[in-house]
Amino acid sequence: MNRIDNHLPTAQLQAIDAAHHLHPFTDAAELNRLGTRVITSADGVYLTDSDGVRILDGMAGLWCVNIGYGRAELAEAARRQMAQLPYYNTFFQTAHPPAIELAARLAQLTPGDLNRVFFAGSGSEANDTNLRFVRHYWASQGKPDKTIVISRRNAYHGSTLAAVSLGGMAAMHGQGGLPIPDIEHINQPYWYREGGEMDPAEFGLARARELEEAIDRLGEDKVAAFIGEPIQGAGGVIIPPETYWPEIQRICDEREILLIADEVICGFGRTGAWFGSETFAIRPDIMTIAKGLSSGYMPIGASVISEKIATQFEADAGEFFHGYTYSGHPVACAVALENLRILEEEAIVDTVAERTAPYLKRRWLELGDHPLVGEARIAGMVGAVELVAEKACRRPFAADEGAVGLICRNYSFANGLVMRHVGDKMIICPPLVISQAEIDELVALALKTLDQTHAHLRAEGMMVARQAAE
Ligand code: PXG
Repeated sequence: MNRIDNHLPTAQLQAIDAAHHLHPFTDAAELNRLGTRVITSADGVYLTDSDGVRILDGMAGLWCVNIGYGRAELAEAARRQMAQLPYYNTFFQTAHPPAIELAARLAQLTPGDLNRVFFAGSGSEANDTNLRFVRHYWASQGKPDKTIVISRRNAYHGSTLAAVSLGGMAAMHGQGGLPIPDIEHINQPYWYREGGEMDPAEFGLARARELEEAIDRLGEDKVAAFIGEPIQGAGGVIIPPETYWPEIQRICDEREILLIADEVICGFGRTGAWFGSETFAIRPDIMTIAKGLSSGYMPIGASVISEKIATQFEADAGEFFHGYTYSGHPVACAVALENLRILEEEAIVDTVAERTAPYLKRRWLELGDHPLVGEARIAGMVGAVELVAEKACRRPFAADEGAVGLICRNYSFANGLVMRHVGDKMIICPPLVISQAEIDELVALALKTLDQTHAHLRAEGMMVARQAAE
């Protein structure tokens, strides 16, 4: 393969980046002071930066590189499709083989009667589609007042105006006058921080029943849908108690509302099944997918809609005035198809379920013994540790939320491991193809990072829990 190794020296790249490149989710002034880290290549589970430093990518890029980096087959699929038909739209009575084939493949792979696919360029766009779709669906059924979508606090559904409104990130809503109207948020099933004296099972039921209460309060005739991630990813790998999803499903079955499972992170093997909905026995009417659909090699997302809902929609809705230039982009579809072929033919999801996830679980849960860790949790190939000052109590640090997490993240990077922090939670979501030896390396680096963070906090007098009243 031809490599591009003649890039500018790191300091020059950083200066140009600071001058011209605005980064997502970034304090630009701070980044420009620190200088960006420039990633120049990657292979398997390892990244290489512009100084030639190798880093184990414990986050699969941004929760997406499920099959790992460097798969030449995907490059070849893109090259072939670009040469043959680089672009055509799917709007005006036209389609092309990659979009047709991928829609059929997704209908096969997704559970139940999720058989109809509306393509988008990303997860955010797919969730925008979902909001417009469910509202227009109910209008087409003679119920134009069913417009409200219920979501959860600390959910992440994307960054476009509708998607960020569906999400429940307070900091995001604080900028730009959000959420948009008719989105309601109930509490999340986050037992570790919000469970109080309840046991997890009891707490899971209580949080699920908030959906029922919200429907009663708002009126069933006003509520269009509920949306949730099987496991909240960006919120800090919140794995709901076992009682949560069955109760949500019961409520959605009993009430006339649609259930949207946002599988952008959980889809395509992450939880040890093809979809998080299978792991948690959720039967969604609509599924949002992106990320692992192409393992991040090309931007693509989609809404997958049940046969039942799509059929009713088609009968009554007329033209749906909605679509993206890149809905069903042929190169993205061709790459996604090749990614799905590899996931299936190399039995990657089965290997995760049978071998990799159980091994990662055993090793990751060992971190729970560390003096800085209040809880280690993991489901499939996505996990977190809660950093705390006092293991016995589930209270946060006295320091600002996230200060400790950031210190830990910095040690992790310096040790050659990408581990994210969400507040004071450290999270991992490695490529599904990570080997046992690489898992050992990941856990060893995480342990070293926790030791360094612990020493740092003790030296700085930061091993202090917040007082209960604060
Ligand atoms: N739904 C979920 C569950 C996601 O995790 C999106 C939708 C939006 O997808 P796009 O492709 O529009 O980004 C996501 C994306 C983070 C982080 O900080 C997570 C995401 C995106 C950016 C940052 O963990 N997830």
